[in-house]
Amino acid sequence: MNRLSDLEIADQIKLKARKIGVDLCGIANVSDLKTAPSFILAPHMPDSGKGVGSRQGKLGLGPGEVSWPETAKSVLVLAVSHPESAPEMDWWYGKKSPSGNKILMNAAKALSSWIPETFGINTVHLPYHVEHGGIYLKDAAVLAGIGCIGMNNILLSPEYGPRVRLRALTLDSTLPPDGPTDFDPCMGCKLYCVKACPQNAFENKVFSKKDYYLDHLPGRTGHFSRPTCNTQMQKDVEEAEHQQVEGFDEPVKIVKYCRQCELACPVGKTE
Ligand code: B12
Ligand code: SF4
Ligand code: SF4
Repeated sequence: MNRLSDLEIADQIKLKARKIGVDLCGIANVSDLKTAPSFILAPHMPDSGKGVGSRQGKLGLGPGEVSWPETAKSVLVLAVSHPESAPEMDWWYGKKSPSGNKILMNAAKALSSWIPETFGINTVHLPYHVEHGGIYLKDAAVLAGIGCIGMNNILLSPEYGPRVRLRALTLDSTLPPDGPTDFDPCMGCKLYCVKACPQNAFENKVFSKKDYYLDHLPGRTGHFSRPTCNTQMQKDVEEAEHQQVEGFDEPVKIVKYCRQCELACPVGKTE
């Protein structure tokens, strides 16, 4: 049998991912990612590692630092759509992970055994949290050709807008990357996302190019305050109600995190 080319292997992997429930996927190069904006900025952010979104990890990493699997060459990025019509895909039931995330985790798990068995390429299914060995998923998705970073500071895909969730696995083989692309729907948009934020997290310029020597800042222009957004996340946890749900013996706390900056964006809306 003829040996498959890297392009053929990449195509077969992406086809398989779609067959098992992934809506969008692409491949990024690890060496490109190591110098992508989030990977550069995260260790230098004010109070990096001390709060918002960071946890105590066992890997002994510095604030914002990423631990790459040593032999990783490419990253396979997976995205699952979270449409406005299925809000429960995003909800936390007590400590139970949202159902959308389960789809991603199951697909990543299946691929991380199918890829080595089929092509002899080793994989690592990356955890969600950077502190536990994960990576910055939005940059990975941009370099994997899935979309661009919007003015709402999250990944926008042409197909589903920002209403997607991400997961990734590394591959010990250099496969052709799918991105970045020149997709950019924010130019000329009326900034519905920015206006919808209940905390005005996009109001002030928090980061500047000259302070960070970086062209690509949070919210694109540096107008995104992570602690301000996190205030809303904490409010969502405090205000979450207990409900009796199928599969639970007792009423369970359902946390519905804010997603106004996603839901207000017209890109990819079909409903
Ligand atoms: C910590 C965290 C949070 C924190 C801090 C958010 C933040 N942006 O810093 C809190 C709790 C506040 C939060 C809130 C939310 N989060 Co959050 N969060 C994360 C987590 C774990 C890490 C993010 C991080 O620390 N990034 C590093 C910092 C330095 O980057 P940044 O400030 O976001 O800005 C960078 C980008 O904008 C990028 N960038 C800008 N322009 C360009 C251009 C190019 C070419 C490139 C490559 C990059 C790039 O560079 C910036 C650095 O300058 C990721 C999962 C992961 N492992 O990646 C999810 C993640 C980013 N969150 C997600 C979501 C959905 C949310 C919320 C909507 C809440 C919710 N309902 O789930 C809000 C949205 C907030 C917002 N508008 O950004 C999704 C985003 C999906 C998507 N479509 O992109 C992710 C990927 C998790 C997932 N389940 O898929 N989050
Ligand atoms: S609403 Fe969507 S398209 Fe418009 S600026 Fe915001 S992220 Fe960009
Ligand atoms: S998730 Fe909510 S609070 Fe955070 S930036 Fe988006 S709209 Fe604002």
